[in-house]
Amino acid sequence: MNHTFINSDAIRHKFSKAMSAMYQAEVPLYGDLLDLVAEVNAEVLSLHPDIKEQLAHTGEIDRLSMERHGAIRLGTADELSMMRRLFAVMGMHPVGYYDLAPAGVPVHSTAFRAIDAQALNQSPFRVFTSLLRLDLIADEVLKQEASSALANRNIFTDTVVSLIERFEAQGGLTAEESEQFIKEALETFGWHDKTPVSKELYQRLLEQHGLIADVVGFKGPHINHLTPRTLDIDTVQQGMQARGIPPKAIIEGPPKRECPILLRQTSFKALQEAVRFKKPNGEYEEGHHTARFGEIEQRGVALTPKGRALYDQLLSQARKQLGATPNADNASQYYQILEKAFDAFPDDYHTMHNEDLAYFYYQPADGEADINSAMLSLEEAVDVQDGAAKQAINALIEKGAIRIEPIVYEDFLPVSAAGIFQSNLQQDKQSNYDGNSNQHEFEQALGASIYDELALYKEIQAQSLKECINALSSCVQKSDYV
Ligand code: OOG
Ligand code: NI
Repeated sequence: MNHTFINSDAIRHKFSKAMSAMYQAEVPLYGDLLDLVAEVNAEVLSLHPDIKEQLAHTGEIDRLSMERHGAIRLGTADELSMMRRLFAVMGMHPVGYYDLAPAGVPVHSTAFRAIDAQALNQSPFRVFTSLLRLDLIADEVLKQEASSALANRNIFTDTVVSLIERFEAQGGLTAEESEQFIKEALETFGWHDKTPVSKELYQRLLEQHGLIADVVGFKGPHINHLTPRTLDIDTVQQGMQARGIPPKAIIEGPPKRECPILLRQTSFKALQEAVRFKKPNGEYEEGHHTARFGEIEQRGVALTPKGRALYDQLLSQARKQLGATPNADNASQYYQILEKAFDAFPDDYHTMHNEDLAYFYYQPADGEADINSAMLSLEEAVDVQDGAAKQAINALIEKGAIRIEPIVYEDFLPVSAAGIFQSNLQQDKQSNYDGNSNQHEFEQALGASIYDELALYKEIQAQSLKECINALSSCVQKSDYV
């Protein structure tokens, strides 16, 4: 290992800052949204010392202001696999598979992000990355035109590709190389107002699906939104209206709760932007395109498979009861139904922990604890499995020797993602594709397998228990000598 290499976490952090600066310059409304979120977060932290303390315990307090995700849409398997290699330079790996075809969006997706808790706290930057599914287009002629337009584009600069290769060969990048990498990688995500396709082809692509036009019609996968993390999404949603940032009608995800779960999201509508379409004679003609928007999100505790099944069940129950896609006209009715449905989801961390609904960090509590008797149950916890171990852990929690803190959800939700996609497409066609979900095909295009997000949370929880038990036993051993 060469000590002159720059750590991938540091490259990711710098890249994420550079991306945010670029997007603020390109979409000024995003800058306004950042100001609003910073104000609301500061207010929440000053009014709720308990939330501040919790975020300090989980290590999230320092990352809050740098917390954001972005999204891109790719056209081909080659683009996706090079994108995987590009993100790997920044310690970002594909986590989770999302099939959006059943919701009428012809893509499947993953999220590139850091995977261990420490790296996530250093820079939680992630990118929701979708691959267009041309196989879902029935019109053979259009499909052919789309494929050849995609085959003609190269979304990466030659320099970034050679830096990626150098990273892979050397196992890292030097300071100078990593600066160059950030600059060159950023090029891929920038906006191009001159399109490589004719207005006529663009129109036909648009009629097929807004997303197809957005991918096939452009030189590269412009970042289509960046999303800061807020501690109070309801207040930001109200504040958006007041500041002339038009929000979408519905906050996606679970309802407002005491103990937030998973992820709640809302966005402001995509802007209509001027673009120039290439004419056969090489000149350009005026037109416009709608793609780029801003989004905010509030993150809560990651759920276990059992908790996630309950979430999915309650959400779909609420949507069925509403009998329509949630929209501006039925918003308050939808929230009422949703809140009622989620009465069935316990809203305190200890119950969620006892019922195995969510993942938690185990930490030695700061308070006075009866360490010696706690130690007796601790020995049990180390020796026994499952049920009994859980009992011992719970005894330690009750005695005040161990505290639990929520492990934050780092991923996305397919129903919410579909809602975000739909709200930004020009046409309101609510369709669905019945092509099968195919994680295997996605992984083949990616050139790697996807991490299972649930396994990652489980591992973080298990690791924290191990460290907690070690810390407590060393405490007990020390106290033996006093
Ligand atoms: C991605 C939409 C999904 C999210 O946060 O769920 C998304 C896109 O529009 O490309 O960003
Ligand atoms: Ni998003």
